[in-house]
Amino acid sequence: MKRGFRTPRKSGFVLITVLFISTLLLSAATTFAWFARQEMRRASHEEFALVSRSLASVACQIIGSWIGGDSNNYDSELELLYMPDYPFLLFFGNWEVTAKITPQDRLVPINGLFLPDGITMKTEFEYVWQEFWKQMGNDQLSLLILDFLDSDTEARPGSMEEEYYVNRKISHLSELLKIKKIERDMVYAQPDSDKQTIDRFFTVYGDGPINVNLAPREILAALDSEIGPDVADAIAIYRSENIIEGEKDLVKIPGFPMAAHTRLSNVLAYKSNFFLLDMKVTNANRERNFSVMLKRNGQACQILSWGE
Ligand SMILES: [Ca+2]
Ligand SMILES: [Ca+2]
Repeated sequence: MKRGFRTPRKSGFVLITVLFISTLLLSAATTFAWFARQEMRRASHEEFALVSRSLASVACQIIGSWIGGDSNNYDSELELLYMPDYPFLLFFGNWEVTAKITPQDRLVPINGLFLPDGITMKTEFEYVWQEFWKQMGNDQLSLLILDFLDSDTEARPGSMEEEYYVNRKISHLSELLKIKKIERDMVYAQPDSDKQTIDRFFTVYGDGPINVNLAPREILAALDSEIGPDVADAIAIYRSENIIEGEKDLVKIPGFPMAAHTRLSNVLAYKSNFFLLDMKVTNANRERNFSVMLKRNGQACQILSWGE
């Protein structure tokens, strides 16, 4: 008879086992639900990224054709297409693309410093190159960079050619960090710092003269010995209300050294070839940002870089 009864210890054990299994099942179910939710989120996130990328690509083609169709002889922030404070809105059903076009060719083209021999610096860039390194206070780095970029492997006087030097044009300023004496804070400007840096003066997006409608004042001031800060200020004041289309407008700028216009015609331009396109794609409180560099090519634009 004794065998027919469960002892309290045995029923306690059974209860603990049941509780343990229930807890196990519950946590398995919770984990599965969490995993399923994560998977759904991931799929939805990927779908959003995919659709926004497609729309950004379509918007890029549309805007590229607008830039290609801008056939006047100047590019200025006074043109409707490039007004910095008035971005474009494109609608695709419930999706929205906000786009801002910023014409480039504002800075000194680091890949355009040399004549076709790849070694001799163009006369028109000699002054600004020296001015920049004077502001940086490091002449030796200037020579190292020239040897890094020029096409031969023969060191300039006072400089050196290392085995790892690229001896070609660069696709990104970060390539300069390969040079051992170049630090990151020499290449890239830090927020809230007015320390002179390479990226404030030079760009890989540009291959010729600098657009006088858009160049920062400090670049204008350093372009030629006859410009300087006062003329750079006068240019900035003039272009805030007028488009500079050619020499006929330069004459109107107080103090502009017209005697030097032949020399300056190699370094100053009125149009841009490169355009930065910043886009934000939004749908139902979600957004994704894109930054695309375009190069004008006939009636359209080609994409040089795509960031998101
Ligand atoms: Ca234009
Ligand atoms: Ca070299």
